[in-house]
Amino acid sequence: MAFHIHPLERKWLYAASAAIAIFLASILLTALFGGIHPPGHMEIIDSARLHLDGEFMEDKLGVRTEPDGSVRVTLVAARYGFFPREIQVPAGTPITFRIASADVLHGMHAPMTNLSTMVVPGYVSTVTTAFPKPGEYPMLCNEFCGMGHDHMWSKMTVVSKESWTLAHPSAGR
Ligand SMILES: [Cu+2]
Repeated sequence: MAFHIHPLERKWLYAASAAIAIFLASILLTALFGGIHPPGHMEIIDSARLHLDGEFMEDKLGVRTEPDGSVRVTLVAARYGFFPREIQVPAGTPITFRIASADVLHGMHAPMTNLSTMVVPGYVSTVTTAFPKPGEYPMLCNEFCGMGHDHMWSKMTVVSKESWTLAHPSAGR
């Protein structure tokens, strides 16, 4: 018995296979040459001891400029907020976010930007991105985490690179 595929179905098979090949190739190419990776969930942390020692202690949270001019933001996600509640970062600068949850599963999403990650208790979520335009962006929790979930957000202000350098003279130039 000859195996028959309708010509139209055959065309769709080719089209679907081509689409899958394009998707896989674009993931591979951006990963190899664009350094685009999904948020890292490789680093383990004891969520119950965040406040006791290490980089997620309360007085170490917030925005820090590295000697090479890049910026690092350390945040704790906890019911119901991201701490600190307000941060200011420069536009057009690579910014690495390191976020840990102190309790349950949270998400962190800044609409209109490509900043979005899950924050899984027990792991450090690391995302590096840059914001092209100055402006005010909310950082929202996008994983339902309890009755106060709707109120779980912080404010991120992206300022122009010039005003950032003025305010932080030691920052990279
Ligand atoms: Cu949450």
